[in-house]
Amino acid sequence: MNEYARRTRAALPAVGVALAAGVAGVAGSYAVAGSTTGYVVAPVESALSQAMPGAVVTFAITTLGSLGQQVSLLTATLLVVGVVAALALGGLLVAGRTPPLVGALAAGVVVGAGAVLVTGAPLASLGAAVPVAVVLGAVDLYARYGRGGQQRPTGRTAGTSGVDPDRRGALAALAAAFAFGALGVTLGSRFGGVDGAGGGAAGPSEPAGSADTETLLAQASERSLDVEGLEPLVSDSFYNVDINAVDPTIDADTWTLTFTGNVAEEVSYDYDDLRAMDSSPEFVTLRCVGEGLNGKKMDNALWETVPVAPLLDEVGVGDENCCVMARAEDGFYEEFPLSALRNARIAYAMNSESLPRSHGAPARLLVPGHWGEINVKWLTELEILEEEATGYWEERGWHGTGPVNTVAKLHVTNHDDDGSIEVAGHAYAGTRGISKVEVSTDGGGSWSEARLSEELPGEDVWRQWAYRYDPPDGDHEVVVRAYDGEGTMQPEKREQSFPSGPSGWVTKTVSP
Ligand SMILES: Nc1nc2c(c(=O)[nH]1)N[C@H]1C(S)=C(S)[C@@H](COP(=O)(O)O)O[C@H]1N2
Ligand SMILES: [Mo]
Repeated sequence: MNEYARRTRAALPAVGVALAAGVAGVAGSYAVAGSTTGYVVAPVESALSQAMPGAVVTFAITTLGSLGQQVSLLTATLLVVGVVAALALGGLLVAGRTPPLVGALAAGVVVGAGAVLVTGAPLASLGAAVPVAVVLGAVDLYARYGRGGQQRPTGRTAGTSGVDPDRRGALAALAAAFAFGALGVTLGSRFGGVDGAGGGAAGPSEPAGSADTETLLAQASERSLDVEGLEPLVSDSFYNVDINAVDPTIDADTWTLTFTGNVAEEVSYDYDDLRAMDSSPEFVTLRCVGEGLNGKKMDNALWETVPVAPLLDEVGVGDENCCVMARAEDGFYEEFPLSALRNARIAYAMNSESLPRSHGAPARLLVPGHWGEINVKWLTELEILEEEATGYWEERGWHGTGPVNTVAKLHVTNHDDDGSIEVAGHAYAGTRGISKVEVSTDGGGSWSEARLSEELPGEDVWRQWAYRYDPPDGDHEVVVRAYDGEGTMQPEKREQSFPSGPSGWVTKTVSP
């Protein structure tokens, strides 16, 4: 074995210990902070995805879907483990030249300070620092006094590490770190969240439902078509699209929404102000511009809403303004025309519960008829502008601030015992509404009208469609197309989602 190989081998246990400390530190942070921005990985993931070139993000969204976010979270996790491990290795080197535990403590302090810098969450940062100090401290003591109680000489020249853990010690540290990691994940997902409200809703827990709300929800379930496997008119599970893997946690008691920019006077409203305003339950459907043509990022809910228009009057917004930049706690920002804001709502409850954290607690914007992206969650600021500006997704090449495209989706194909087939889905055209859905079972040669769910009240609500037919022999092409409330047919021409949203007719090959 040459000298280089010998040195590398001698250093291996130290690297193992450092990695163990890295895993333990990250796990400890998660154990304390849970899935909040206090978790050291969260801000790193956020910075990563914000620094990512638009083309990469678009590729991830349109081909990987939400998997892209898992990849980005994994990358950030490995990165942070690596950085903590490097700091721990530094601690091991220092330990060889200092009295017992000094190197371990130093590494813990540096990791803790770094975590505070990155997260701004002191308590959760202790969660990262303490395990690192403990792992290194244990190894330090073992290396000095273990193996028959003999103190080992310090300042050795062999290897690259100061304190020279043997292979057994390193393996034990790794095993302990992974055990600790598993414990951290369990703790973090159950109880984590010391620096915020944790995984739960950030809003007050009392349900926001009124008699009105219950009536409307009952109406939605009555009007939902009785087709097996078809999502009801109020979605069972509402999709999520977020720029960060970890959502912000906002305390409703300290939340404010501020009107800034070209206003007569800057005005802030807090959560109590919002709750004291006249509100009403409203059905509003959202659809993401980045979804596939027959994708599942389109859902409907009943929101408790406050209109924005009276606030614009109160604040004093003159006609010289064109636009608004809506900003959010997670660093997201979108710009769109003032005319759309005049018809927007602020929502603080969803399906008779306070707004869930993942949907923007304590308050989000709803802009009827527009692509999901300008329905800004965790809303904190509305900046009134005299000149156009560029939003987060538009900086990355998307054109998603306008009205939605018309679509009829085909999500259900049921074969019945009598040999007939029922196809079904949802149709949506924003504020234009849906007047008709047509189905072809011969690849577009002939068309029949589908039955539609009875309309729900509201200016921006989807409908369901269903169509039963006796299939021909063999595979056949089912095609579906919607007409909006103005009688305009959904365009046939296929467009991918980037940059202006998917378009075209949904087709599916069905076997009898
Ligand atoms: N603050 C903030 N608001 C946001 C987003 C975001 O990442 N951050 N995503 C937008 C996008 S692209 C869509 S499609 C909708 C999705 O809303 P949902 O997650 O409640 O379904 O929120 C929009 N509002
Ligand atoms: Mo979106």
